Amino acid sequence: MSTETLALPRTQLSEETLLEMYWMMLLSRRVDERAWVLHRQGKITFHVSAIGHEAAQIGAAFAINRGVDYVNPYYRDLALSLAIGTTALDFMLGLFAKVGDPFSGGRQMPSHFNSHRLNIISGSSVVASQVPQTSGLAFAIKYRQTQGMVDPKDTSQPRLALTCLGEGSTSQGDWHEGLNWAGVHHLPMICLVQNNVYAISVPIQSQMAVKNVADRASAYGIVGVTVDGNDVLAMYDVMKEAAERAYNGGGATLVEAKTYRMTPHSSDDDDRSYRTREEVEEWKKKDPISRFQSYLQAEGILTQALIDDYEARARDEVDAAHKTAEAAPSPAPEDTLGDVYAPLED
Ligand SMILES: Cc1ncc(C[n+]2csc(CCOP(=O)(O)OP(=O)(O)O)c2C)c(N)n1
Ligand SMILES: [Mg+2]
Repeated sequence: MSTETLALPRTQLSEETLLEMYWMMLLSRRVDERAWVLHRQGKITFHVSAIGHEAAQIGAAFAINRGVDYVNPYYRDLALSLAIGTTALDFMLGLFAKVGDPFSGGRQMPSHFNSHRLNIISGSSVVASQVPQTSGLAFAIKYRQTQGMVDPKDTSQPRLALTCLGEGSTSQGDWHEGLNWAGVHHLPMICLVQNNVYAISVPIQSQMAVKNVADRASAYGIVGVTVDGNDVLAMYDVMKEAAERAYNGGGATLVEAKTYRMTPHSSDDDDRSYRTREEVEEWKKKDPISRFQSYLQAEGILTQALIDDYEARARDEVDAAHKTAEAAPSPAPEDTLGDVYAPLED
């Protein structure tokens, strides 16, 4: 159990919301762990993990208008995607590449989260390509508002665009182009960089000459904030402030969540070749879920009985998703040539 304390939230959150955040973090972790098991059993071919990133993603998800604001995620955003409204079964169908996979009909690699219904944008595997796309979405939001096409206070409409990427991906030109555009046009956008120290095997010091990714924000004329990405409440606060800035015409924010992936980059690399076990063990002491659990217990919000109950619920949900996805049929070979989302109109 972690002894690290969490920042007290500046924004008052109800007990119900705090427990929902805890539940989403736990569900993501348990789904993720099952994916590793399935990979080691040879039942799936690939997994890219969010273990360690849950606080960064859940703090972010709860600070925006989930399912309405645009979100352009990256492959590590399992917790974010679940919190916005995709399901464990959606994810598992993608892992097994089975009929019913809502993200790509079994065609894409797993973890390319998207949902038209939830305004989650379908991403490419090319890192940072989502950043200029998100500036474009934010530009469209602002354009519609300034043209009087939508009311800027209408919460049934997207009022900001959020994108996520890793710190290594900020070396891509797309990142610069996207943030520059967001700064010039004062756009309702949040760029959340989940800085987990490595880009596969490349450590951050080989990637940039500045200490913090967020230090670069001033070069784009936007606000930059660095936050403890393993503290879900600190994350929530920073993201809430960024969201309010976007909603109220204050422009874009670059949020850098300092975190760590506790697993290798993906199921296909061996992290022993580029980082020490001691380093990994040090970071495990900052496990975002145990930290939040300790906080909630100390506040009297979470009891052992409730923890057990959540664990049982998570296990049931993961078991059911796993079983259904594994039993689902594979797409017919001839379907490869069909369209992904809908048939073309004649
Ligand atoms: C343009 C491009 N170059 C290289 C890759 C291969 N690649 C996939 S993930 C990745 C590492 C990205 O690291 P980071 O941005 O820090 O994100 P993390 O995986 O650590 O969360 C690389 C190099 C890619 N997908 N796209
Ligand atoms: Mg990284």
